[in-house]
Amino acid sequence: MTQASQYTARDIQVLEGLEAVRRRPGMYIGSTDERGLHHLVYEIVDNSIDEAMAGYCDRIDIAILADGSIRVQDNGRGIPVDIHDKTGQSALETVMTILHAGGKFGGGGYKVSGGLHGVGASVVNALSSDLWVEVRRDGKVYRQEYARGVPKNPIAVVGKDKGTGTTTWFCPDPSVFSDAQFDYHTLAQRFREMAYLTKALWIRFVDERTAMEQNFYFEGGISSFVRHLNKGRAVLQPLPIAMEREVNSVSVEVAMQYNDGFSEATFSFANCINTIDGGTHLTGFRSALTRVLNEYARRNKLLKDDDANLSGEDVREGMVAVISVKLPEPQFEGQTKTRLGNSEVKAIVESAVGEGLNEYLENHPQDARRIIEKCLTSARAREAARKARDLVIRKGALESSMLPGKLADCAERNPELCELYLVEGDSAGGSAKQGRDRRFQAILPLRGKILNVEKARADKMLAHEEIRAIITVLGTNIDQSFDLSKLRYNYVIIMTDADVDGAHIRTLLLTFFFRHMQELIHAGNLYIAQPPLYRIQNGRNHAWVYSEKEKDAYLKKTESKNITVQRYKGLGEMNPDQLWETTMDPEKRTMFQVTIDNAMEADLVFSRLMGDDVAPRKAFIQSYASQVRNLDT
Ligand code: 0RA
Repeated sequence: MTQASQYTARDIQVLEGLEAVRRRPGMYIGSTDERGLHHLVYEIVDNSIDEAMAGYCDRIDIAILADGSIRVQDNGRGIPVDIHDKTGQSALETVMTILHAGGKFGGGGYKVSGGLHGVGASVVNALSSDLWVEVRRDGKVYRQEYARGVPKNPIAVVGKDKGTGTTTWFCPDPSVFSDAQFDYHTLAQRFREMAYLTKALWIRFVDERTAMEQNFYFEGGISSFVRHLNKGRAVLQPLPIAMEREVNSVSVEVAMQYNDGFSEATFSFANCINTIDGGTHLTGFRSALTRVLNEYARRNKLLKDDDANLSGEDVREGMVAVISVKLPEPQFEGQTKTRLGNSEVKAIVESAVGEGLNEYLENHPQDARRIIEKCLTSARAREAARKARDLVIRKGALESSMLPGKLADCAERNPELCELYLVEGDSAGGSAKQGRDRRFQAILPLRGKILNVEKARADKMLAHEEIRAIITVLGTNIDQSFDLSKLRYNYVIIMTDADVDGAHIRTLLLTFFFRHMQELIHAGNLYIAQPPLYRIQNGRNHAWVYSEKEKDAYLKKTESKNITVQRYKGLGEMNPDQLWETTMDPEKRTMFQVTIDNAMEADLVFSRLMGDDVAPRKAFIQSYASQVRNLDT
């Protein structure tokens, strides 16, 4: 083949590849909404993380520039730029223009980029209106520019530089991404996670649009991660228990620490990818944990001969753990590819954790005793809770044949068409009962504060009348017994006052749903009603407004002097007709659907907000107010 025909064949391949990506972007990056957009950044950053995991890079600088474009710079070895004999192209150009070419270079080592996303830089290139790469290598700076993935020029030397590394700049194509606004917090969250998982990597993130900047660097790696997750909680050991092993090219890192709470928070990663559906590494960890703690407890007579073994649930109560494995060829399974499938990993993690944890317990007898005692308390409490629950269930108290008297049910029997309003307070409940459309809207008034389930086990929770009423009315039961098909209402709507107390009750309800009926949230059945903040009377007309911003806008555009603005604090201040008109009429109302974008962050938010430490809760509410709000939207 001649040089010329090679070029042609290759050019055709490039154009076909780019065209495929541009025609069906969703096939490569999942979607072209906000999620897909952010995916572009991860794709580029993942390549730098790979270079860091390989031990050649310890700094990554990421910037959202003033015009909304992205620049990622690392101090790795630099993408190779030498011309390949066979293709006549540089490695750089190949990586940037050929689909799935990335993996061929720098084989071996652990890779993030081969995992969940793993579509490579060429896909980002194809979906960018403009992109350039600069490589610092061999004392020179090389550069190549592209438009919609097509090179604008051959690779060129544009300067001198003693350092090494790669810089990529890109501008997402506005014809692909209708809303190309990057969200600082979404990206920062991910970079923080990456920095925890790659010890001693420095990640700097700046947003030139707002001058925000964060630097992530964690000497302690995942131990720092666990401390972060336990911040504001009373912990049982001063420092997380940490272990690190490498067997057959599989690296295992685990950090764990108990707190005095009831929920478990274990996060597992494979090659820096959050395996939210767990997998073999998680299974190995769990089985080692249960085995080692039971063996230790027996050996030291903390468990008597005729005591039953501690269960998995007993040993995980109040535990925060992060498991991070890195392996050359991770297999990701499941619909969302977020479960690690490599079978050999289970035994490797099990023996690494077995050894590491045993060693820790032997060397820290005081900590060991405290942990075992905590597990024993959990076991006893769990037994008591089980009995309480059995009793409640036997009495049929959670079955819908025992609907509470204060429920004003709807006439409709088809759950698809039914709505349930959970309403704060009897007076608002009364207005809602009168104002509703009783054909399909049911009202359950809730009296006083809802129990904080973050601080109560099942027995106490099931003894709480309001919680029991909610469970009965929904018909689904809770926890392992939860059954979505039994849900009696398609819309479950939390309706509380627009004040601090209302916000508190709403958070308590969300905590309950998050911890005990999470499937209901995932299924999209949980909503938050939006009552208006003001009623504006303008002569004979009136308007309802739902935010300060809306009020200001209304007043600005209305010149009339005959205006009165009335602030509504409570639902009870509205008469039944007004409540219907503003908040309950499906034709006119606005509601927020509750979603959980990030289970890890949500877990943290709930354990921080609802845990026992009051001071951090206050600080947390102040500094994370916007994220708390995100949970509701
Ligand atoms: C393969 C080989 C070598 C470097 C890289 C890949 C590399 C890729 C990226 C992508 C972003 N940053 C990167 N840094 C490095 C170097 C091989 C060698 O020098 O021997």
